[in-house]
Amino acid sequence: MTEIYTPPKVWKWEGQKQGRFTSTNRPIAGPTHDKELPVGKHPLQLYSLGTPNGVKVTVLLEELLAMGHTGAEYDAWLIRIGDGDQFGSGFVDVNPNSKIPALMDHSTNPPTRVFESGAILLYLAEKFGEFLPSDAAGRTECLNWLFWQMGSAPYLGGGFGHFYAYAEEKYKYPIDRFTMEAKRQIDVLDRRLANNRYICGDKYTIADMAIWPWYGGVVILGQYEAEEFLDASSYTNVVRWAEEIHAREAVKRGRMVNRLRGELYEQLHERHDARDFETKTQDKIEATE
Ligand SMILES: N[C@@H](CCC(=O)N[C@@H](CS)C(=O)NCC(=O)O)C(=O)O
Repeated sequence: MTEIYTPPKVWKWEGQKQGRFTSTNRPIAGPTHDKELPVGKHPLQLYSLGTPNGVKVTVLLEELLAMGHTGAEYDAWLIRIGDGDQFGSGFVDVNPNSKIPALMDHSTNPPTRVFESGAILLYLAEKFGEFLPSDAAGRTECLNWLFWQMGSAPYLGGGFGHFYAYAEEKYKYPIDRFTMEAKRQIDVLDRRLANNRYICGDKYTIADMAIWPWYGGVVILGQYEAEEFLDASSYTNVVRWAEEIHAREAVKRGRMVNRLRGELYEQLHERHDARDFETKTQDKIEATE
């Protein structure tokens, strides 16, 4: 480290620099402005963005639809977290933690709010009776890995990704600390996947859907541009698993929803109908403008 910081007795919010997060990071919760959320025609209303946490849910919904669960039809509304949409009053009513993804299920009376991606995956898996083993041992092992992801990914994203890729100034101490942890976590997965096709065994479950967008993203999809730094290709079991999931049609569709980056034909900013994948991607929208 080049600078030694001596913390004051009481920390004060003075608009400290947070790189690309400076305009949105705050030390207080609650709404910053009044804004109702839109409600579309389907019972399931998703308010999200195509980040790894958002993709978990759109992949599950697309997988459910691919299996023929028409009740999983959904409207996906875009929440631009860089513009502070997560601090609108309507969004905070659905998720008091002001983070995507957030879901409203209007098929219940009163409607049910669901926040935290793991809770959303579990809610939908139970609602449709899919992607979660029904026997006690299988269900427990699946939830072990679902909650492993919830506790672990913040070290990969908020720790490793933040200090290695996003921080404007690079410091050895936090990069060493979080690289150590990121590699340890990927090794946990690599050992698990050495003898298991999927995270919970033979079946593809919500645990894969939770873990893949983060760890598959880092190992095969260029997240944080860290493949070489982490020696990602040496985790051969994780690479094999990540590629198998990446090839699924529902995963391809789920990754397009609420996506603001990458090729225009891969970006479906809002999804209200299955046909939107054919007609409403950004390349088509921009061609008609
Ligand atoms: N534990 C939460 C994490 C959600 C989360 O961190 N969402 C980020 C985007 S990936 C977000 O909304 N950030 C906005 C902010 O922090 O203001 C979950 O799994 O749902």
